[in-house]
Formats: sequence, C-alpha cells, structure tokens
Amino acid sequence: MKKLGDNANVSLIDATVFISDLHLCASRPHITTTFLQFLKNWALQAKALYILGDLFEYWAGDDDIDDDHFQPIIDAFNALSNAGVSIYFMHGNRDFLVADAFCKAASITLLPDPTLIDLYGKRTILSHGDDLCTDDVAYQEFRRQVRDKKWQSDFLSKPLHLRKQQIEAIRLRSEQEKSQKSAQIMDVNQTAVNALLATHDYPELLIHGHTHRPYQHQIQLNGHTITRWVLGDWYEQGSYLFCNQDGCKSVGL
Ligand code: LP5
Ligand code: MN
Repeated sequence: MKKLGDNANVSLIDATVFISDLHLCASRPHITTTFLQFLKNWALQAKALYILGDLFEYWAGDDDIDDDHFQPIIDAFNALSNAGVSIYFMHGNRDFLVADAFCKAASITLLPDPTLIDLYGKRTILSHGDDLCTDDVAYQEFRRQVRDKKWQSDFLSKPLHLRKQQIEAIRLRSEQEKSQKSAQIMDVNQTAVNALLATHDYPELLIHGHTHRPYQHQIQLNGHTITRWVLGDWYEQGSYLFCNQDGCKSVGL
C-alpha cells in the first residue's frame, strides 16, 4: 500500500471513494482517529475522495480553524492531496459554514449541492440529502433561514463563543424536535428525489447521505433505472462507498 509522502513511484488505483456524516468532534476522539487512519490507508488508494457533508458535528465559521481538534485533520487532508488524491467536499446541514479559508488550508475543493459528475461513464448526482427531506417542514424552514447569505454574514459577524452558544441551543432544540418526528418524515421524499433526477435528465446514480440509513435503492422512473446509494454515518462504525469501473460497493471499516 502507498504510504503518505512517498507517492513518487506508486500509481493510484483508479477508484473513487465517497463518505458523509462523520460528525467529527473533540468529544468523540475515536471517530477522528478512525477517520485519520482511513485517510492514511484506504483513501490513499483512490484517485478521488468525496465528502458529502457533515464532516464535522458542526462548523461555527472558518475562524475556528485554529482549534486543536482540527489541525490533525487538516494535516491529513494535505498529506492526502500531496499524494495525488483529489479531495472534494460538499456542505451538510451541520457544516454549511465551511468556507474558502478552511478549504484552502485543507487543500479541498468545495462542491455545490447538488453536483453532477461522470463516475466511470455513469452520470452521477451527488448531494448531502437534507434538501430532499421535504416532509420535514420545520427543518426546511430552518434550512431556508440559515442558508440565506445575509443571515450567514450577520451570524458570522458575532464573536465565535457566542456563535457556539447559539449552535448549542439549536442542537438541543433539534434533538428535542427530532424525538417527536417520525422516521418517515426524516427520510427523503420520493417526489423530491424524482424531481432531482428529472431535472438532471435521469442520471444512472444518485449518491447522498444525511438520513443515516445506508442502503442501495433501485428506482424505476419514466423508463429509466436509477440507483440511489445512501451513505452511512460514522457514529458506531466508519464506512465508505468504493466505486471503480466495475461498479460501487459499500465497505465497513
Ligand atoms: O443533523 P441532524 O441529522 O441531527 O438533524 C437534522 C436537522 N437539524 C439540524 C440542526 C443541526 O443538527 C444542529 C445545528 C448545526 C449547526 C450549524 C451551524 C450554523 C447554524 C447556526 C444556527 C444558530 O440541521 C433536523 C432534521 C433532521 O436533520 C432530519 O432531516 O429533522 O431538523 C431539526 O430538528 C430542526 C427543527 O425541526 C427546527 C429548528 C428550529 C430552530 C429555530 C431557531 C431559529 C433561529 C435560527 C437562527 C438563530
Ligand atoms: Mn446531515
């Protein structure tokens, strides 16, 4: 296996790896350790790594970049990038405030949600997935508010410690409200999925996270067969979707 730093004579396997919903935070150091090992070992074998949102438990703004917890993660991303692996990141509902300073420091490329890519000849839509949970009306209202650029610039103008306090309050409220919502409300809405697929002229694959319900769904839609891959979260165990020219498979760590 290729080792970080000695990439000169080793060619990367033509594979692409997808992850999401790691929810990295200082209070769960074992997940960060698993992730750093994943970057040093499995991700290093790929040509590209896509992180489809919720890399962090929350992101209060790029001025939090100096927090001790983030430095080993940033270092590991840079080592991976230096080894020739392209790293892409898409915002999740918890880390949508990740901005250019973090991306630059970590050598990652920020992608819009959704993004269409060519995955070994298969047209593939990538998304975090929260936008597809349209039955969760309270969440969608909250989402509209916090994704507003003016709201974000007001929020980011507050001192970091105040932002963190507000985020803690929202997290508490979110956990309370989630306990009252049905599993169905917090899943993707099939009409929203179908609309996304139709808008992108029926790609062969849709890959997303957010719902924490890893599965491979087959969708028949207007004469098209589409595979919807749902990525797993990393709360109990790390996992990733490994894709190459032979197809995709879900792998547990
Ligand atoms: O993340 P997950 O899967 O546990 O839950 C989500 C939805 N919850 C959220 C909130 C985040 O988990 C925690 C906050 C992240 C911090 C972001 C940083 C910047 C924002 C700063 C805000 C001050 O996304 C949850 C969904 C669930 O997914 C499944 O899809 O149900 O949604 C909620 O629970 C939201 C509640 O239903 C509504 C919350 C209303 C809060 C109103 C406060 C308004 C004030 C806004 C700004 C101060
Ligand atoms: Mn999410």
